[in-house]
Amino acid sequence: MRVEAVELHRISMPLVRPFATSFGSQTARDILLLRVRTDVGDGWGECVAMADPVYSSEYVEGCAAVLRDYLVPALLRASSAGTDATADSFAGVARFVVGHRMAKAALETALLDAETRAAGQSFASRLGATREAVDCGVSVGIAPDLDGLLAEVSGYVEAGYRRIKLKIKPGWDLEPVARVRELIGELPLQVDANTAYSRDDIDHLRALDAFDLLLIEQPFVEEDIASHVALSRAIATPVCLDESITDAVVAADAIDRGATSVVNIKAGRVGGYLEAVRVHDVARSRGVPVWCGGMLETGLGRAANVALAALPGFTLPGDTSASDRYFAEDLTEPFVLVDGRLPVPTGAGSGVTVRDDLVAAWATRPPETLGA
Ligand code: OSB
Ligand code: MG
Repeated sequence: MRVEAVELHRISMPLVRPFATSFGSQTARDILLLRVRTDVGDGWGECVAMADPVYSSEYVEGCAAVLRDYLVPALLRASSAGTDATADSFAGVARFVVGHRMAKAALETALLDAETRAAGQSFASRLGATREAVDCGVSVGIAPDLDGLLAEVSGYVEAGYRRIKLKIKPGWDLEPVARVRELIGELPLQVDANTAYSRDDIDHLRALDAFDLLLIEQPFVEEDIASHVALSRAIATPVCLDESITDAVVAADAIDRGATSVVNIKAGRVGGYLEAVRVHDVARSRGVPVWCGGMLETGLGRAANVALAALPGFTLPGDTSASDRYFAEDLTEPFVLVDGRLPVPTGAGSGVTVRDDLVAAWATRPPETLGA
């Protein structure tokens, strides 16, 4: 496969309701999309970075810059020098840029889409999926008040979600969790702190053991593996890392040190879907369950996440919610919940079609074309 050009598209999509976390509140998704133009056809990739560097160090404008100035030129050079520009060979090109995993993941995904589409193969089959549908959970933001939270959660329970995840932070934890547990009965429940706590909060967090949670996600800052080990020893609720897990080596180490007994896998956070499969593999070989995280993706990113979540080690419901949990209108054909599950796309490539009319209508700046 030869890459002829790469297009950078920027769009904004309003969320159906604000999504508040310990790192701030989002009311819209500012998204970078990539289209690769190759000799065997086009491929699309979605960059999952947030508008601001608040979840991780990456942010959408920084991703656009590193793609424009480093990753895309390196790919175009390698391709014109005769390197077969596949997702696999992109690892060799990307290695010379340190970090910037979300930017790399977006480009790798576009290459993966182009090559699998051309080969008539689905993402699911390329990644090694073994299921035709995946169990879905929903991630619930910090609400303005408890009544608002309970109303939102009730709507998701009615929609059929198989697991509820509550965002927590100091001052918004034990009471909302207690009230939601009371509301939903035995339905699986978990919490996500997005690094809002410190090691001094271990005694406080232990009180969460009363609510029979599936897990507590990323209570401490991403580099602080030691405090996660200390918490894991102190509480019965399983500890799950999100932000900390940046590749398969880190995942294996965090598991082996007892910092995490469940892993949230996000392809963008680990540099792409191929590395995400390797994280799945190291966890599975250690008997550690994984689940697919989310970054408020459009249908494009969601299609790839649902394919990933269909791998055998993904034994817990993911943050792979239906399109209408995020957007009034999706960028692709919408994902619709069926009995608390989403069907895994079976068509070639991502299996979904990006609507060019919407990319144009929702554009926040003119597209840029690199190469050609
Ligand atoms: O920590 O899992 C997270 C969204 C944006 C950034 C980080 C996170 C999230 C979510 C939402 O929890 C997951 C989703 O529904 O896409
Ligand atoms: Mg998280």
